[in-house]
Amino acid sequence: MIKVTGGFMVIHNEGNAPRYLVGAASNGAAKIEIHRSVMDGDVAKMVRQTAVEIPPRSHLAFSSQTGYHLMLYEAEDIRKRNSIPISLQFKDGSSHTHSFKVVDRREMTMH
Ligand SMILES: [Cu+2]
Repeated sequence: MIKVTGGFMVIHNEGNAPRYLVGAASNGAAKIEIHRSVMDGDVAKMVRQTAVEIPPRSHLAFSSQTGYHLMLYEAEDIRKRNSIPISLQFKDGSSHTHSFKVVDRREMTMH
């Protein structure tokens, strides 16, 4: 059973104003939080983010480089699936649903 798994992506903002990712949801997970992994001394820890800025005319990667990731809880069924839809919710009230490919990368995970 998978208790938690990470979601990685690049969010583009083509507009002239910053956008803020404030939440995510999926029928493939009980709960999704926005996290960033940061170093606290020499210990890596995850900090929950309430809003993540996507700069105007730019993009933000959710990746091991930036530390940003979606944390999916109780997503135990997703191994049977090729992809799951995740709805990304923005501060302006808009939301966009994207299909996330399911990849087994447990050997790389920090959890
Ligand atoms: Cu996390």
